[in-house]
Amino acid sequence: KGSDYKPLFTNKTRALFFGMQPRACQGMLDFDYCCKREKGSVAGMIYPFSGNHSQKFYWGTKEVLIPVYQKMEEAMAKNPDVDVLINFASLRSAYDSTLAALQFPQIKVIAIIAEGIPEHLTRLLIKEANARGVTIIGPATVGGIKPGCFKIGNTGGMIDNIISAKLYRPGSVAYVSRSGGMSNELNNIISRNSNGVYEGVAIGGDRYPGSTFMDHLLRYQDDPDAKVLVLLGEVGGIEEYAICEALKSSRINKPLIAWCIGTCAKMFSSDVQFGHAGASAHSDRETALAKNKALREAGALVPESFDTLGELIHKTYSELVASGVILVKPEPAPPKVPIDYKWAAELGLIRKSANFVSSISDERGEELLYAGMPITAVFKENIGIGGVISLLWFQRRLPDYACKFIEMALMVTADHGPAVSGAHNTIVAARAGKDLVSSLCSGLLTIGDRFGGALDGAARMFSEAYDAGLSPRDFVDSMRRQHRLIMGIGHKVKSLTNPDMRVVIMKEFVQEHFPKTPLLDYALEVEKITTAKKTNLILNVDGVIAVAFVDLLRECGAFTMEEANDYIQMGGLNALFVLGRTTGFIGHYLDQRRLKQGLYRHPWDDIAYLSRPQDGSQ
Ligand code: Q5B
Repeated sequence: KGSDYKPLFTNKTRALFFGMQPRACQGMLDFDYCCKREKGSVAGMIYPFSGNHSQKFYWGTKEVLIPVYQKMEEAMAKNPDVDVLINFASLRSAYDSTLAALQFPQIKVIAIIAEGIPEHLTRLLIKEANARGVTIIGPATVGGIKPGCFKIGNTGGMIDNIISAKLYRPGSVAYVSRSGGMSNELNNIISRNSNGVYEGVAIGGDRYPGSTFMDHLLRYQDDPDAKVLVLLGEVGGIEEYAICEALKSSRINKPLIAWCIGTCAKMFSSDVQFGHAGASAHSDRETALAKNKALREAGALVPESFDTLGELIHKTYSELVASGVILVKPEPAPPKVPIDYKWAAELGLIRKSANFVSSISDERGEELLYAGMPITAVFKENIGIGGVISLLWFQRRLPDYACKFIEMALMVTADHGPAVSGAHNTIVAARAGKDLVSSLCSGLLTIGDRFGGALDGAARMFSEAYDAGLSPRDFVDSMRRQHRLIMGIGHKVKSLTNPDMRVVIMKEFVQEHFPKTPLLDYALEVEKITTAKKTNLILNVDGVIAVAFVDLLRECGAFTMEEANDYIQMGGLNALFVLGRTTGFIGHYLDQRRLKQGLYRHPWDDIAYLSRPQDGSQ
């Protein structure tokens, strides 16, 4: 038999996935890379819910594309070298997809991962698979692993586990278990007590597994490279008695170390259903104790308890080495497999200087933080939009009057009718059919030194003049000599006789609540001089907010003088107008949409066409 033996898996085995399982796919490719396979074992994924496309994975440090097929027929036809299907379908679709895969003669092994497939359907699949000579591993399994060759899906765990259990190269011990979790434990125990795992299969916890303990033990018996067999059975079922017969008839004559878990069931007064669907004794013969006894009597090497399983493996392995059955090969250097950046960072193995620095908010933890303040506290303390702005713009809590001032600034700048530059642009864009964001941006782009965006200029000009000790008169004169307009002074329609109530509201609040208002006082003196020249040269809404904000930065106690001056130079005060007026621009956009206004065209009679005639006449 040994010479006809055909292994289920080699280092050329290629598989298709049924289902989208990028983690498992990457795990298999990492294992393959570790095993120094020439080619990755995943040929592609079948995913009926998307069109054909490719997904990116790592092969070592390089990136490769793995195809995703919508149709199973196409996946099979394009990958004639594939003979394994790893079926990640849910319990609802695992039957249909397995049955479909069984129709392709190229498929020799199907691993079914899903748990909870109805037993009568599993039995139909087993019948069909047997008729076609296909090995089914599962259902309800993690799969199996053949070190140095192939691993099914998530078997063996993460790559660090694969390396620590030396699963990247073959050993001499072949095991079969029911449980995927326990197979990981076996990988560990075997690697510590021998030259490692030759092959391991978890047949799954269902009452009717697609392939049985016996199927795999007989394969191992016939495989000349499997020198020690390990069986990890469990309470429930009677298959272990068939293995006893195989031992007695010498069909299995390699050393077989066996243990059935669940011996603690005797401590319970009633029948115990362990984790797996099949793990319950329906008669005395199905108990772990009875099966361990029978296995021992049939010639299996059965430890006293699970705790001494490793010692027994070590003893058996050492004897086979001593008798020359196992030739110990030189241990290759453990492979170096690149680990994902995220994982390495989690383990604290690497560090990297960040490309981005951010100090205002943090969304990574349990709660969103605004400058360190949890969002729940933002609401609990009712800090309002002024408080939120103080956190996100200045990274600190500002006094209540300062937050109120910010909110008032947003309110008074929210809109000033449809005639102003920004609203006009928004309206024209909306009527040209542009969307909200485009129309809003069109309006926002008009904000600058002339319209609405004079806050930064005003803050700088007034504070520099004040700090330089210029009298209001000297300041106005010096600006005039330089032919410069004073930012924050002047309005198209508002004047001394038609006062801007927005300015009045802001001025009165600031004078009442701010601890000191030196720059506002200075600006009001400047206004007296400019309005004496022309009544519309008032301290306008930009101007009053700007100078008051400088007073706030310098006098509220939350900033050093250096920080306050930095904010003035940084050019962020226009933000108040931008944010405030965004409210109005959005209103104008919605208004135009609501009123179903059509494309705007400016009337000819409102444009003075001054183009020069080419003949030079006027
Ligand atoms: N003169 C605002 O100009 C306006 C002077 C000045 C010294 C000045 C003008 C200006 C600075 C920028 C500023 C924000 C263009 C304004 C806003 C938001 C808004 C808008 C809304 C809203 C008005 C007449 C004479 C000339 C000038 C002199 C003018 N401004 N001198 N400093 N700042 N200000 N922008 O009326 O000797 O005759 O040649 O640029 O603060 O945008 O509602 O509409 O909420 O939407 O066209 O409130 O002041 O004045 O250019 O005819 O000048 O005064 O040199 O002197 P006007 P002009 P002269 S708030």
